[in-house]
Amino acid sequence: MQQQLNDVEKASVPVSAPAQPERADWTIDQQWENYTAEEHAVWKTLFERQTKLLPGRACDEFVAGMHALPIGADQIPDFRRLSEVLMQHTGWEVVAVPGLVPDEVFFEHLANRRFPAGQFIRKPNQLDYLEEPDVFHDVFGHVPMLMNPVIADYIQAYGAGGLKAKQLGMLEQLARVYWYTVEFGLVEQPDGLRIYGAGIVSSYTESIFCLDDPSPNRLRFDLERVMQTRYRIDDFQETYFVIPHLETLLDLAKIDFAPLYEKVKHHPQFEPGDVLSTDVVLTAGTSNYHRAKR
Ligand code: HBI
Ligand code: FE
Repeated sequence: MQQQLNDVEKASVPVSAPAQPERADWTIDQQWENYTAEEHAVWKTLFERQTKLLPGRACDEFVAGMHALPIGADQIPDFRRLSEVLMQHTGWEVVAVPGLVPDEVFFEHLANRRFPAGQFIRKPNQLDYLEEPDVFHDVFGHVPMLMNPVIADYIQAYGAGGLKAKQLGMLEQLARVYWYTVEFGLVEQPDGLRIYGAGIVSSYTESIFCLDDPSPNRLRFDLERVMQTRYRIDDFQETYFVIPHLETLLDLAKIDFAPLYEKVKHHPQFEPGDVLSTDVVLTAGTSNYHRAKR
């Protein structure tokens, strides 16, 4: 029940998307007018729950992005209106997709500054768990960060890098970098650790766990280390990687990953909960949460 969309972002074959998309880029019309009152109400429940929780937890850039966008409690946002504002700030737009799309399609959109967002919203009985990224995860979690120029460039670079990584057979290594930054990243601010990862910020339970629970490790982000580290797709993360500033991601976006792939290919793979003697440890976790489940 914990957090959303883990399986989702990992699965290489979409779970419930149609076998034959109507359009080659898998986009569909959002058909905003067709959302029901019940669907808007699910959005409202999720929105209000997260909005109460996030002051002091989400990073300042997330909060600023949220405020500048036409995203509110009462309705599922209209992608056309989101895109107008995003386009002016960072040149991104939001396009609707039925759910997970194939890797290449996903990367092609990102490389062209189009963010594919799930058109559907989870059912009232799935508030804390779902298998594919829905409009709440994608719009509430990702879109505010896309108002930030650093994240905007970083995610575009991920799209371009994804196409290359796939050709080199190193998609898993690149996906780990996305996972531990865009989805589950923490950032240091002068007043302490904050969330910038969309997988956390759109999850009620993990927004608390990642910052307040003594169980997970919180380690300084290191690119090669992260490329070698598996992640959990069905539960809270055992380790969060912390960047010192969002600008760290800008440097990452400029690195040519190809030589790194060659290097880490021959290196050991680490488990999600491993702590190495070479890690810079911000918090050594107790691991109690995951141990109790084993
Ligand atoms: N499709 N809609 C959508 N959203 C994702 O986050 C996504 C996807 N397809 C593939 C994918 N993610 C990942 O497998 C890649 O980032 C590796
Ligand atoms: Fe996501």
